[in-house]
Order: sequence, then C-alpha cells, then structure tokens
Amino acid sequence: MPANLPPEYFEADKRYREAKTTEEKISSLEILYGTIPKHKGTDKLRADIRRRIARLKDEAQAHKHAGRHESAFHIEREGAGQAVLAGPPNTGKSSLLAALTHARPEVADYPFTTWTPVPGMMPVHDIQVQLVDTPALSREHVEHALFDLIRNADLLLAVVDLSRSPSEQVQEMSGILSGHRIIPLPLKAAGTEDIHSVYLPTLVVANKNDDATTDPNAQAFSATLGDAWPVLPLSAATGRNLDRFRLRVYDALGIVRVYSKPPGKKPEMESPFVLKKGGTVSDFAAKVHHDFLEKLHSARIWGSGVRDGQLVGRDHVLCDGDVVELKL
Ligand SMILES: Nc1nc2c(ncn2[C@@H]2O[C@H](COP(=O)(O)OP(=O)(O)OP(=O)(O)O)[C@@H](O)[C@H]2O)c(=O)[nH]1
Ligand SMILES: [Mg+2]
Repeated sequence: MPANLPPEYFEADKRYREAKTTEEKISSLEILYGTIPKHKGTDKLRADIRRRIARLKDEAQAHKHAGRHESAFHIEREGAGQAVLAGPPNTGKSSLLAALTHARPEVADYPFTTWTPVPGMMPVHDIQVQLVDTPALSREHVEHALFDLIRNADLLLAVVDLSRSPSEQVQEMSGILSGHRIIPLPLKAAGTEDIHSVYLPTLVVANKNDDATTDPNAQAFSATLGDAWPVLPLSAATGRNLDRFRLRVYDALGIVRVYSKPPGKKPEMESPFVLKKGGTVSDFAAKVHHDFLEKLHSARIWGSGVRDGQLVGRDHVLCDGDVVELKL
C-alpha cells in the first residue's frame, strides 16, 4: 500500500467493499480511482484498480447479453407492428397464430398448453405484421415477463372463447392486466391518465364462432361490452372472418404505407415504407435514408387527396398508399 493516501481514499474503499451489485462496484471503484494522487508511488495501485474496473465491466456486459438470449419472453420485433394474442386458457390463441402465420405452436384441448411466447408473421396487404402467441393469462400463474411483453406491444388482441361467458373473460382479463398497469384503451376514462400505466389499443377477438349458428351469441356479446370495445367474431378452426381479422389488425395499428419513387424511375411498389398515421414527408425521408432528412426541401406525391405529381413541403402529412418522390 503506497503511503500518503488521502482520507477520501479510505472512505471510497469502504463503500467499494460494501457494494453489492456489479454496477455499484464499478461506480464505487471509479470514485476510488479518482481519490488517488497521481505519482510514481501510486502507479501500481492505479493500474490494479483500472484492471478491476475493466473486468467488472466485461462481467456486466456478458450478463446483459446472456439475459437477453435466455429470456424466452423477449421477442425481437419484426415487420410493420407487433400484436400480442393474449387471453384466458384454451380460448384458441395458439390456433389463431397457426391459422394466420407459418408458425406451428402447440395446440391442445387442455388449458395452459402454451408456456412461452411464440411469434409469427402475418401477411396483410403488401406488408407483414408480427403476431405473438402467449401463455394464458390467469391469476394463478403470474409471469412478470409476460406483462412486459404485452406492455411493449403495439396492439392487444384479447382472445376470448365465444362458447363460454365471453364477457366474464374480458372482465377477468382486464382485471389481471390493470393489476400490472396495462389498461385496454376502451377502459380509459377521461381525465384519469396515469403516467405509470400503459394504455393499449385493443381488439377483442371472439374465437370459436365457427358458423352462422353462433352469430347471435357474438352479437349479444358485442352488445354487452358496449360500443367502446371493438369486437371481431371469428373462427381459427373454420377460417371464418380471418380475412377481416387481418384488415382490422392493420387498421388498429394506426400505420400507413408509403412507396418511394426514385427520380426518373418507376415507383418501388413491392416494398412500402411503414409510417405512423400522421407521418409527414420528413418522416418518410428519414426512413428512406438517414442523410435525406437534412437535404430534403420538397417532394412530389401521387395518391389520394392530391393532384398527380403535386409538389408538397416537408410537413405534408402522407396517406396510406401515397407514392413519394423526394426532392433533395
Ligand atoms: N370449435 C373450435 N375450437 C377451437 C377453435 N380454435 C381453437 N379451438 C380448440 O380449442 C382448444 C384450445 O386451443 P389452443 O389454440 O391450444 O388454445 P390456447 O388459447 O392457445 O390455449 P392455452 O395455450 O392453453 O392458453 C383446442 O382444442 C383447439 O382445437 C375454433 O375456432 N373453434
Ligand atoms: Mg396456446
């Protein structure tokens, strides 16, 4: 131990020894390092502390990566939006994923078949939306990571079984979710905004409406829930209304597709860019190329509500299906 270390050094050293987490150890070592006077006699000590900091940082980094890969509940986002199929046991969440995507989740007639989320890509129009099948929501099995997954989604697809008290299922599900500060948007009362809660756009999916004989049940269910709740009756088994489902999901995501037209060339109609509704020419430019936003001064657009090839400014709001030629 070099002589002449200041009292702050010993205080910082004490705090370092008491540190519990890797993060705390790193920050207390950094403070410790700062207290050491720089001269020949402390070279070795300073080098040693730098080495310890570096090792702890490596450790923290490795931990983070491991965590990310280990969690089956972390689903990498893909496509134009992420919609989560959630609901009580046995309502047909996995069957819907199988009917709408290439994913092959396990389906069975007993509850709690699904234990980890499974993603799949659902084509709609000329884009793909990510659907995520999840383990059943119930008061008995609470997996916190499931609520994180739902909280981060763009859309909640609340899947209920039309053949057994669907209104009660919605109520039960809403109760469980709000306990984790996830509020389906229809339940948001005016003036009750809480910054700790997430308000999720929601579509209620009434599954097992296999044929016309259960249509009256679907109507009664929808009437019970009231106008605020969008309800779509369908059937994963017979495929009834699945086309409407795709379009409803697209609409509920609140997105628009915009096609790029390079100057002097045909528009690229195979690969639209996806913007949030309300997105402007500037937002589009930023998506096409990160340099474009700065250089952009106007654009020509073809689409609804404009003359063909009309010249518009950066703040012009784009519509679904617009074709845009950026002027740099
Ligand atoms: N009649 C009918 N049965 C269905 C339909 N969709 C799913 N099922 C049946 O309902 C049962 C449950 O289906 P799953 O897709 O495993 O349901 P889940 O919601 O994923 O169930 P958990 O993972 O256990 O929460 C199976 O026996 C399916 O065959 C449907 O549209 N109509
Ligand atoms: Mg399942």
